[in-house]
Amino acid sequence: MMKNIATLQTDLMGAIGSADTLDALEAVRIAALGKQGSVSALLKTMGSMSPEERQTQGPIINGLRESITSALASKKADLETADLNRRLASERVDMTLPAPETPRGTVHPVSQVMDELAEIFADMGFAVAEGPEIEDDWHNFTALNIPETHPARAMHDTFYFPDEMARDGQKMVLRTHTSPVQIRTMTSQEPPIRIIAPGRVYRSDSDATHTPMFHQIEGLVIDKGIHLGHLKWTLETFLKAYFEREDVVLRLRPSYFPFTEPSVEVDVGYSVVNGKRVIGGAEGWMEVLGSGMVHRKVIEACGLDPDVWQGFAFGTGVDRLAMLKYGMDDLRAFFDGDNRWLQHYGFNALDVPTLSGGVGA
Ligand code: 2U9
Repeated sequence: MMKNIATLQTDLMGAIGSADTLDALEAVRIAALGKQGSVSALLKTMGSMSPEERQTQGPIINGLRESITSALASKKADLETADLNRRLASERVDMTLPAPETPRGTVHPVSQVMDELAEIFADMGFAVAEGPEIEDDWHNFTALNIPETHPARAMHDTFYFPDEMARDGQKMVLRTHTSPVQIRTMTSQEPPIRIIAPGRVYRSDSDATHTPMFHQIEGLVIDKGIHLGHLKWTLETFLKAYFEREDVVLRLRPSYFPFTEPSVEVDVGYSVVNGKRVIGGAEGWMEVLGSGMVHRKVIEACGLDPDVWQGFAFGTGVDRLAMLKYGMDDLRAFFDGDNRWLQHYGFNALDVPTLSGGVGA
């Protein structure tokens, strides 16, 4: 028995030493420590040994298992290092080579759609506004008429920062919408205001149609004598330009948001062409925007007199707008960074959206 174990140890150490690929090493591991392995078979014999025999054989067999396990691990590390060094030596990029004739990079659909939206709204007199992605509780919720106990706070699946990160007694959050950008604009600029706020927002939600980070665009108009008619015209003009069709039909449904009163959800009509839904016509309806007249309390929270200043606001998902126009069906692929997806859905860096050339050029 002793002789057998010593021979087995020598044989296995030899096999480990001469394994020159990770696959070969794995085969040795299975032959020794796998279910049917030689070392495993020895370990199994311990069950039927007498207590005295086990006392002498046990440490020898366990010692064998330990030495084989550690020899396998160190050989595996050696082979992996050698493999990495081989790849580092062979996978070089010669930066002095001339660039490929056609650029290989593409513009991500989210960037393309953001550019299209900025172009369309600039033509209607809207400026682009930006703000921090790490916000305080007041700008993200309270100023928008979402008090502490409001169910909308729970509905937003907010990512909160730890209490130690509080600033001026305010809990910090990853913004759950781009609305705090409009609050910052209203508290720092005199009306009239016409802005769009595109950007990243964060919610703790993840499935086929939700990612923890996604992109929103919101719009805000503050002026004197603003009413729902201005809102409807603006959205209709925007949607016709974005989908590049004149037959875009809107349907406004009453809804509820804490920051707008009245609130309306906006559906656009679609038709079915070759089994696929395309925007235009009115065979069915798809929800694309939320909107409404800015709530008096929100105007007041920003230090303005709601009897003098009125406004409308709207919001929608940029990723969803991209999917509707360019026909992608899985939101998660947007953020995988897979070059094959980008080669298929990305845009030529030299085709910049313009109103004269078509925004989706
Ligand atoms: C201020 C006042 C009002 C922005 C608005 C919506 C309606 C809305 C969602 C659509 C889908 C976001 O991407 S989504 O989940 N948004 O429905 N957003 S009104 O209202 C504001 C914003 C700022 C100062």
